[in-house]
Amino acid sequence: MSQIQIFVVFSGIVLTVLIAWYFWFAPKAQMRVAVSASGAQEVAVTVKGGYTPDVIVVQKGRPVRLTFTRQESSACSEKVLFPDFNQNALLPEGEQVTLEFTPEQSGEYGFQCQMGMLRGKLIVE
Ligand SMILES: [Cu+2]
Repeated sequence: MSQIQIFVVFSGIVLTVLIAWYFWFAPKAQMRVAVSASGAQEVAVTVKGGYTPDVIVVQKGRPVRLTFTRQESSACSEKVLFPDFNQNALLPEGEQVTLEFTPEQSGEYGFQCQMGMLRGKLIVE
């Protein structure tokens, strides 16, 4: 192989690895929630083509107060579900909807829209 061929093959491999890393391992927008004066962990989540932030880190044993604001009319995101906490809520467009519960055990708990197309994660430490 000539040097140029080696270079092209090598660049291709590097590029493939980078793309794979980006899709599977790149860190997502993670948010560590501070405990407010009331003792609750308050987070504002924007719903627009997904959840922002979509990875929320909280502490166990303290109430978590999630306020969702849906900024789109797509039917997909009209409901948010936390199956592990038996919580769900309808999210009318433009309105703030608050869900409150207290995670008692650490772990990773998913939340999602009705059909599971939009997903987020609640990490309890
Ligand atoms: Cu959906």
